[in-house]
Amino acid sequence: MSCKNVVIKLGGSLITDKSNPRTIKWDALKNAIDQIANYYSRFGPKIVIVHGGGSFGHYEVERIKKNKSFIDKISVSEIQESMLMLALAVLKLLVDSGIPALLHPAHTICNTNDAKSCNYTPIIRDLDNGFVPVTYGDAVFDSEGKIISGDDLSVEISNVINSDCLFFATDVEGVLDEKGKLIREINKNYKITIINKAEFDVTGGIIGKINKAFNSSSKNIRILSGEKLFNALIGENVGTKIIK
Ligand code: IP8
Repeated sequence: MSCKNVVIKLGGSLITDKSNPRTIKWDALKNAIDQIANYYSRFGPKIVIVHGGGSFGHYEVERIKKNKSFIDKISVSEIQESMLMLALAVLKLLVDSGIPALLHPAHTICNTNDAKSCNYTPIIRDLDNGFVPVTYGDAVFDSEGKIISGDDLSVEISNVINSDCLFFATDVEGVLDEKGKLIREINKNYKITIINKAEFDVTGGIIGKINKAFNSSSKNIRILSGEKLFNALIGENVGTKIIK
């Protein structure tokens, strides 16, 4: 079944070069957005886009944690600034590809790093008005600086808008086993011995993503390559399907 109401998480590993601070993988980002734009213009689904931190947010957090025992106020500003830079790049490509995207930095809608604390009303309003809302993993201030994960936001938004599809787009085919082979389906009983681990990821990496994905009410949940987004949107069986 093709997706009518979908949350797409563009992972930090897909859209940024994690080995170089503040570096965007423009070709991969553009490729993912072109596929979304193609599907959007042909089928007019409701889409919410969430993106990760990669060599912007995660890099900043790692850098700060080397020097400080907690994320203080100036560090919150630094992380938010880096994420906004990345978000503006994502937004620009979306708009240039004809998608009416509107940005909602998570720190403006979330009071804590618990994605359940966020006010999704502006996102729902945009969706109802025919826009494509965009948000992202971010730093929030709650007594001290905390990181809200784009994966948590994606799962929560999928539940709030009752999406039929929830896709986590990454730089690999999906979840890979210890031999590097694609695992086609994962259910709660699956003992996960995986190969693809993020170099630095302050919000849980691939195992965290899988465990979080189980909390979405979406029927079609996949961890997949950013190159296969269009295939997934039209209902093809690509990447790793998360079965609840
Ligand atoms: O990459 C975290 O979002 P994620 C964003 O979706 C920051 O886990 C600021 C590190």
